[in-house]
Amino acid sequence: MNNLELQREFDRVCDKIYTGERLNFDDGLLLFDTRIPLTQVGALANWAREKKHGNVAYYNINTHLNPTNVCIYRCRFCAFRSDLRDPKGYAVSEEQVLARGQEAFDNGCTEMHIVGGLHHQKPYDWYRGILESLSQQFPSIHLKAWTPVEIDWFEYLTKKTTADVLDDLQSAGLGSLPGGGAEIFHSEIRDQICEHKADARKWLEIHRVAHGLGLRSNCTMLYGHLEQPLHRVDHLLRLRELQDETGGFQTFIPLAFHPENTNLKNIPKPSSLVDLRTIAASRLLLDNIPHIKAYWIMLGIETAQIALHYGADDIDGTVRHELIYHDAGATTPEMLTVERIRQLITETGRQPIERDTLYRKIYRDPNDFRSWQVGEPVEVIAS
Ligand code: V47
Repeated sequence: MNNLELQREFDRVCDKIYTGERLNFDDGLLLFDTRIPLTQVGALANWAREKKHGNVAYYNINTHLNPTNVCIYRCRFCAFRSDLRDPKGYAVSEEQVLARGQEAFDNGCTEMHIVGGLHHQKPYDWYRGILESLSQQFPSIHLKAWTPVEIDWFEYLTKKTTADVLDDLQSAGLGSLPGGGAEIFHSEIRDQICEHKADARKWLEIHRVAHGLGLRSNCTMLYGHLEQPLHRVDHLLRLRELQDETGGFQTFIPLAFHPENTNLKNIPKPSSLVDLRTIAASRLLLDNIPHIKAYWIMLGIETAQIALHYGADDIDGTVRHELIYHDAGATTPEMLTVERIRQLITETGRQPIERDTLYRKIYRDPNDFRSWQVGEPVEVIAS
């Protein structure tokens, strides 16, 4: 296709977006074609984003807990994992878990994001106990915990079904599932980067079951390593298909590969242009997923700000204790204050709105930061 034909094809994609027609696989490939200027794809995604969310941008007040870095798997993109006997390996004690909960409470966190390794020697009850201790001591903090990779491991440890494991974790305090572990679904790539862990079918099935039990979840895609645009589009369309079926995904988070200290360290980190194009293409292809998150820890603050005009409507949270990206060379701060995150959003011309994990508005008591009311769900206009 010459440049004129390509531009005509892009005009056709624009018409589809303006008239609410769904994009197909080839349209997705076109969005990733660098001969279409990034600013054009970005402007189209911004149109779609503003149609859904107007001028607002969401954030939350959150913290992370990675209970162990010891992991039976050796995913090639991961700098966080440790062998069992490596001095770097750790597993938290109950006291440490409760201290993390107290710190979160003292700082007004509405959410704790809990993911980690699959420890060779920790039984299922150790993982369950983390949720139970936190939910008993700090019932106001939403526990967004364990990806399908961990749930799959719990099924193996307990010999229970997905539904039984999720049901049991819900009774221990599980509030929702984070989006991790999705990486790239296509087996051509997945087999090269994380061949042993839960495959695409299993990842999607666990989210399907979770949604059936009334749990909401997020979804991700790890890009900028061995994959090609066709693998990204395939990944996004598989998420869209499940969302048509269940409606349970809240947010999609594209995750830029960080190479430092990984088995793929020779691959350069994707540029901001790739990051922004991926965010924009995701907004346009995932017409049925309400939110697109520009995770500032991973993108860097400036790119995350720009992303709020390239399709993203959420910037994640204030964050504390993030390890997965910082172990892989992220140079972003370890956390942001509430004032700073609001200022970063305001600088972009967007209106900052605090939300909880389930995208309900949060109203804080101006005299006591730790006291808040959960309000109505945020407004999202369907495409
Ligand atoms: O599953 C691991 C990715 C994920 C690297 O649900 C890496 O709100 C880049 O899923 N370079 C975990 N990526 C993070 C995650 C997440 C983050 C923020 C918000 C939410 C949410 C979920 O991080 C892993 C993997 O895909 N990852 N190592 C790396 N070197």
